[in-house]
Amino acid sequence: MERAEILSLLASIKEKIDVAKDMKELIEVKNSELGKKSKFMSEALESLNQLIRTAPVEEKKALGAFINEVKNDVLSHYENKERVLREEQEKASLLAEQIDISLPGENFYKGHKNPLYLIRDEIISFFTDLGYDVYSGPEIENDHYNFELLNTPKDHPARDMQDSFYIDERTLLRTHTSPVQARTMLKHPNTPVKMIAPGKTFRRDDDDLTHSHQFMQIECLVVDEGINLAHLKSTLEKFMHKIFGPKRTIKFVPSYFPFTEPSFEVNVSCAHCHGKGCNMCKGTGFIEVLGAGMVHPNVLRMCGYDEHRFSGFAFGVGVERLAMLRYGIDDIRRFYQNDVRFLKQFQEEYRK
Ligand code: FA5
Repeated sequence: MERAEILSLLASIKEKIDVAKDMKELIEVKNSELGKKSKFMSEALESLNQLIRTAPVEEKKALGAFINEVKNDVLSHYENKERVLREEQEKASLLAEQIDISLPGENFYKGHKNPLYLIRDEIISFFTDLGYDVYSGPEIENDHYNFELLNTPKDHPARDMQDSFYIDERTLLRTHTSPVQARTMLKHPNTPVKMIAPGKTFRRDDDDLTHSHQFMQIECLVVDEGINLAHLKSTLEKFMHKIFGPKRTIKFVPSYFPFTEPSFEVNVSCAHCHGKGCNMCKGTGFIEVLGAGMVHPNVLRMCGYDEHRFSGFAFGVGVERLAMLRYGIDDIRRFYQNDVRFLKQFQEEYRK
């Protein structure tokens, strides 16, 4: 191919590049005009390459320069056009995808605490505001702390009230948070104590509307000189009114625990039937939420206290039962099922 012919071919390819409207057309030009089998590659460049092979040495350099010039010319022309087209494409897509930053954002579902933990934290704040310390104890507990130091020796019939998961003869999943009382007193013998201990507890109870084999309790213990039943009663009344407001009926009913004397339980009017009697409260109109009493002198003595100088009160509250009565929840199992339809109802409560 003559040089003039090559230059005219080059000009026609550049023209085709110039008229390409978009990347698709440009790539078509590239494939047809600059591909391996194109006239430019297979004829024009090939004839120049053949020429260079046979040309005298003094002409080789000029020929080489010409080949490079032709190649670079078409290549840079193509690249320029490609850049222009890409910029145009980008501008067009930016315009098409314009974001209206004045539109309100989309709300996404934010997780929140399980109602059980909402009420647990509320109880903790109530007591810490009154100057109580917060303690914890092991969930896998020794028989000694779970029963013996609480005046419940081996074979005591009261052990049957807390049917238990034993790991071996002396180790069990704690049946209540009361062992934290013993652990705390033993750590600070003959010292005033004012503490609460929240945590998980376990019993071999059959699951039903108000019973679960695993549930949460909060223990409370106050020991000092001159602590009496009036202190316990007023603390419980304030606590119950904080959780339920002044309208719910609260009953103090005599009861029995080996580690307190006297002992009683606190019942709260059923959230479901408001005291009339229903399935949930087993027809009684009330649900038991906690056990309480004056710390038994045997417990004080076994835990390193002079029982003639010190006295104390204690109680253990079931957190699920409180939450059920507070929010009108009909089945204790709902707390553990992780059903978002149930949990979502406490979103507002969490934000308060
Ligand atoms: C006790 O566990 C005593 N340790 C409480 C106590 C502490 C008394 C300090 C005196 C001094 P009781 O077994 O009654 O007592 O349980 C206390 C509360 O735990 C009950 O009132 C109830 O609210 C809750 N509870 C008990 N068993 C279950 C269960 N299976 N499922 C859900 N809640 C339960």
